[in-house]
Amino acid sequence: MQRPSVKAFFDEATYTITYIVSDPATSRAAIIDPVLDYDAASGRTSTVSADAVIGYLEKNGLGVDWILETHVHADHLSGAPYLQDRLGGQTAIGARVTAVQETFKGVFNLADLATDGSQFDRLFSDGDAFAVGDIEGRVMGTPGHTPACITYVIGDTAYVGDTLFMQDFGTARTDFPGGSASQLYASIQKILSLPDDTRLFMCHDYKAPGRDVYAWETTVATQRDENVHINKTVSEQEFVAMRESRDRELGMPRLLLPSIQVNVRAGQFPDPEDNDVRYLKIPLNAV
Ligand SMILES: N[C@@H](CCC(=O)N[C@@H](CS)C(=O)NCC(=O)O)C(=O)O
Ligand SMILES: [Fe+2]
Repeated sequence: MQRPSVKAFFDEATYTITYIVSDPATSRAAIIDPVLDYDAASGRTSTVSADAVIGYLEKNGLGVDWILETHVHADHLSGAPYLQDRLGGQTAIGARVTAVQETFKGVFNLADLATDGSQFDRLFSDGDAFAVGDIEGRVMGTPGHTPACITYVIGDTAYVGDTLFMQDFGTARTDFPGGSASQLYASIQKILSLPDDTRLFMCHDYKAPGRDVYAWETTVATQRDENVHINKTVSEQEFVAMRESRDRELGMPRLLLPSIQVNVRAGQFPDPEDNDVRYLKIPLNAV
């Protein structure tokens, strides 16, 4: 099995992990789930997190083939456009992003939003193949958290997005539009059918009761044996009941409203108004 190098960047403001996955033989890389820093109080963005990714690529002489999103994130703005401007590479996301665009075009009344996924260079469906240098990549459709969620399997590694979290925390919420606890259950079974020693990389970590350091790497075998939500003693019915009741208790992600309206445009901001300023919208009493 081909073994890519994996470098993780943890963003403590949104608990997001961005990865650089690279092929040591060719020095080609993919960036997965890059973050654009955003201060909600001031409406200011900054590129500290994205610049750290660029610094690592430069220091290690890595060229970028892909800038990959596991899903339309609801908790941080994507750094993909900034990184693509500076580094090249193709942006990609799951093909069912079109369903997410349809939903939020309505919520935010975005008359100019194309809902065909054309903001991304490549739309991936379940089973699609790609490559990072000479290392083979494969896409698994893993809906549940959102309808468009995908997992990227690259060599002996998999980037599972918001499906599984670390085994001591559990699984992702399923209460966003088009989310489904039973679909998430099926998607997680797909991930757990990968070889036992597959290295699994999480999209977020919120620590867990009794753990005071952040963590994001685990394996299929560990998840299958130890995940507190979905180990082999939990039936699908039990999982769905647990997930749905837990989802009812969760508050909205802090950056949900800014994140969604930027990320459905592949991370591009809305066009400037006639004073040259770009604005985001806050729908009142609608979400
Ligand atoms: N406190 C975080 C929560 C973000 C959140 O809801 N994360 C989603 C993934 S986008 C999730 O599945 N969380 C699971 C949980 O909080 O139990 C924030 O405000 O950003
Ligand atoms: Fe998410």
